[in-house]
Amino acid sequence: MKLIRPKQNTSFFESFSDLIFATMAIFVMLLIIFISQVGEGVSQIADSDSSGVSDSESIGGQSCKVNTIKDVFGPAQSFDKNHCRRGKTCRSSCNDILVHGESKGTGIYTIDVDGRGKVTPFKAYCDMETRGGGWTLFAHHQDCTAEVVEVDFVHLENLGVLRSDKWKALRDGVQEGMMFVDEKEKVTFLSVQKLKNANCVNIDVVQNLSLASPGYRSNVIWHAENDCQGKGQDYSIVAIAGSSYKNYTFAGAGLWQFAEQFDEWPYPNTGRYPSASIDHQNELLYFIK
Ligand SMILES: [Ca+2]
Ligand SMILES: [Ca+2]
Repeated sequence: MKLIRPKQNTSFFESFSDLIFATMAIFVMLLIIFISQVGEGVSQIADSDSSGVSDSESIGGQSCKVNTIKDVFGPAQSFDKNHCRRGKTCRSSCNDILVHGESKGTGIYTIDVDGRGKVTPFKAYCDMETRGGGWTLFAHHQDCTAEVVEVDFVHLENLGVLRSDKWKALRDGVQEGMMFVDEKEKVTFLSVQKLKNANCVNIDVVQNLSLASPGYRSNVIWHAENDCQGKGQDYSIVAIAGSSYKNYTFAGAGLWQFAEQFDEWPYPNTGRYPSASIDHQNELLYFIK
């Protein structure tokens, strides 16, 4: 009884079956590599850290768009000379200007958010048309932007977030919510109730828009989720991320929604991750009212 066949007697059929076996083995290996790469894409969401946003550096080729918002909206008109003139009371917000019938349209005004309080009057870009108007711009950010910079005047020409004292005064007067406008003029809305009642990050704990939120590696203005771990696919986030966050190439200006948690959401839930809508915005205007 031969247990080992002599090599020289190997039949064509045997070598052919060896060939089939080898081909199948290679195919299975390629299949495993393919599945592991697809799985990595999914695990970028599943492996999120406490920031609630994904951890991986493996997303490549994400294009960094040039500034397009100013091209879309054109140069902003300035109406600020009509407000806060000597002897004239400043309005406290874009909406305050609107409700007093002093709006001259979308553009630049001067506001004094806390009236006689110590916060000095500052220029603000006001959207007086979208969603009823009266929206004050407090941040303008873009993907692929290394730093989140505090400025005194947030406008369309440059990126930046409002300085802490001005931001907090503006935030404390919020009545309706936040509105976000992307480079394609898509409008997202988040109601004041959701801004204040979020279980993970609500706007009242955000003291400084240019710094990472406590417990996070990126600036998160709002985060709602069942467990605040970023592990499932049930979180919604408003982010302004800088280079400290690895995936800032797409999360720099980011609105993240897995489950339906925003009040108005213009994006289809069919991004690179079928169950998420995280990579639509290359650039965002962040308004408050
Ligand atoms: Ca003041
Ligand atoms: Ca983005």
